[in-house]
Parts: sequence; structure tokens; C-alpha cells
Amino acid sequence: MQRVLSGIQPSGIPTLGNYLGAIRNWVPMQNDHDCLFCVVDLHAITVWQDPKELLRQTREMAAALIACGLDPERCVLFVQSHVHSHVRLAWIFNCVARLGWLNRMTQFKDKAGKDRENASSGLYVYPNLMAADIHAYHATRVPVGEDQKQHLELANDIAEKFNHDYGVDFFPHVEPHILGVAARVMSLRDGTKKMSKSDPSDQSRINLTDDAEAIALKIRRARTDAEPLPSEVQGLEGRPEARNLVGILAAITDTAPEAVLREHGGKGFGAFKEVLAEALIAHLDPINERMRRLLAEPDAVDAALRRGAERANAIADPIVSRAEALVGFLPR
Ligand code: AQP
Repeated sequence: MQRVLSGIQPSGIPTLGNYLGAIRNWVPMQNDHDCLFCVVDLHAITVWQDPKELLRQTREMAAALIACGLDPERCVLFVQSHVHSHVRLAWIFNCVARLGWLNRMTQFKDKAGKDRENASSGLYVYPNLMAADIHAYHATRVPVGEDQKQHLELANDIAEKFNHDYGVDFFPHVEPHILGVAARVMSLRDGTKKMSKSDPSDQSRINLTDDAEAIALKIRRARTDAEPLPSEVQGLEGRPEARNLVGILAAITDTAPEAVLREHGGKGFGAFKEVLAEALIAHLDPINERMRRLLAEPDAVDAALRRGAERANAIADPIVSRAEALVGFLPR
């Protein structure tokens, strides 16, 4: 069975984008893969996180993952900082990866923005930590969206260089697991920007903690143009907000944008938004309810994460200890 690893940052409340683009696709993988999923708090602090918020968001993210269908008995669900192998291997990879490789990472350029001198060094070496997340488990498949493919290529470059430098065939090649319906959910305020949990505007996103009223209001207020919906997808060209709302309804109802437009083409946005809000509420309400129940018993969530960390550590520690021995570290 292939070993799969993926992570999500507790940098805010999980959004509809995280759900449609990642979490929902992880759930069926539990049936036929050896799955590890982690809440990547070490990655989250590459940009400033308020300590109290980070703690709350880490637990909340874990509860969201369970509420969406990840079963801590069928997958290994844990918090990244609880398993020290990640940072042990990341340091070795910091010394394997070349500066030239990191300089090419487009996500650093996007996230650091114009004030690059002020970005944390953690943000710069983020891809090395991601490579360590994967290789600490000898994972061979990583579910990724388009934006993470470059990091995955880097993880393979690092593994190859490590194997070459130390004359071993130790870290395996990692394959991207291309996710089903390519759901890239955009901001409700700007159809050209990705929906993000750290966007300063709460109106730009649907949070998995939003109740029915909040969802309906955000969809009603979502930015659109003045034209009615087209009947064919070609008609969405140059209309990013319309494309986004059609894409969301298609993804949440497991259908194609073409089918959505066959049914709703010609409608104005007022009527279409009502249909969309109703579909979202029907889908997200049970998740919201499960999350609330889980968070009413935070000790149980923390206990599940502790068990997950023990299981993760049992896999990663021997692999990372072997890597340290290959590097020439004196055994403890
Ligand atoms: N808008 C999105 N549409 C589709 N997929 C998305 N993902 C994130 N946003 C969208 C996918 O969610 C997974 C986990 O993401 P992450 O938390 O590790 O980092 P991110 O991609 O940076 O997510 P956010 O929500 O935008 O977080 P912040 O605001 O902190 O940067 C990934 O698989 C990602 O593709």
C-alpha cells in the first residue's frame, strides 16, 4: 500500500477552499492508502501567528479534519511540532538543498511580497521542511494542488542529492497525487485571488465554522458582475467571479460546471446565489455540527492527537535516526 502524507496549516479557520481543494479529497484515500495527515504548526509560524490564536486554531483544525471525515483510527492524524523527526530531518535538508533551488520557489516570492528583506528565514526554507515532512515517513505519494507542485519537485531534488552525496538509495521518489475535480476556490470579494484562511476580510471566504445565516449572507454579498449566467462555460471567459460561483456549486454538488450552466444558464445572480447558498448549507451544516460537538470536548481531541503523534513518531524516528547515522552523527 502506498504511503501518503499531507498537511494543512493552522493559520486560521479552515475554509471552503481548504475543504474542496484538499480535505474532502483526503477522506477516500483512507480506504486504500496508508495515510498520515498533519496539522502543520511549524509551517504556520513562518508568518506571524498570535500564540493564543495558534493554539486554538491548531485544535480547531484537528477537529475540522475529523468532522470532515478523517478517522484517527484509520489514518495517523497528528500535530507536526509533536513529532521531532520533522525538525531533525529539516535541518539536514537545509544543508542539502542549494540556495539556487530555493531562489526559484514562486510561493516564497508570492508570500514574502515586496518587503522580502523582512520575511522570516523560516518562510524561505519552508520547502525544505515540507520535504522533511514527506521523507521522514518514506511517503511516496503526496496529494497536491497546482501551487504545491514546485515544492514537491524540490522534495525529490533534495532526496536525490542526499542519496547521491551519501552514496545510498535511501529516500524514495515521491509522486504527486493529482486531486480529482480541480477545485480552486477563489475569494468571494475578488475572483482573481485564491480564497485564503488568512485573508484579512472574513467576507472573502466561507469558514467551516460559519452557520447557515453567515453562509447565506456571505454568498448574497459575494461580488459578481451585472450579466446573467451564460449557458456554456465559454461564456465565463473574463468573468472570474461568475466562474468561481459556478465552480463552487459544481464542486459541492459533485457535478461539472457545464451541467450547472445547463441548469442555471440565463438566471440572474440573485436567484443563482439562493441555490448556491442552499447547497452549501446542506453540505456544510453537518460538518459544522460535528465540529462543534468535538470542540465541546477538547481533551478528547487532544488525546486523539497525542495518540496520532505516538504512531507518527514510531514510523519517523527510525527513518530519521538512520538518516542521521548516514550523515555521520554519533548515535545517541
Ligand atoms: N482556495 C483554495 N482552493 C483550493 N484549495 C485550496 N487550498 C488552500 N486554499 C485553497 C489547499 O488546502 C491545502 C492546505 O493548505 P495550507 O493550509 O497548507 O496552505 P495554503 O494553501 O496557504 O492555504 P490558505 O488557506 O491560503 O492558508 P494561508 O492563508 O495561511 O496561506 C493545500 O493543499 C492547498 O492547496
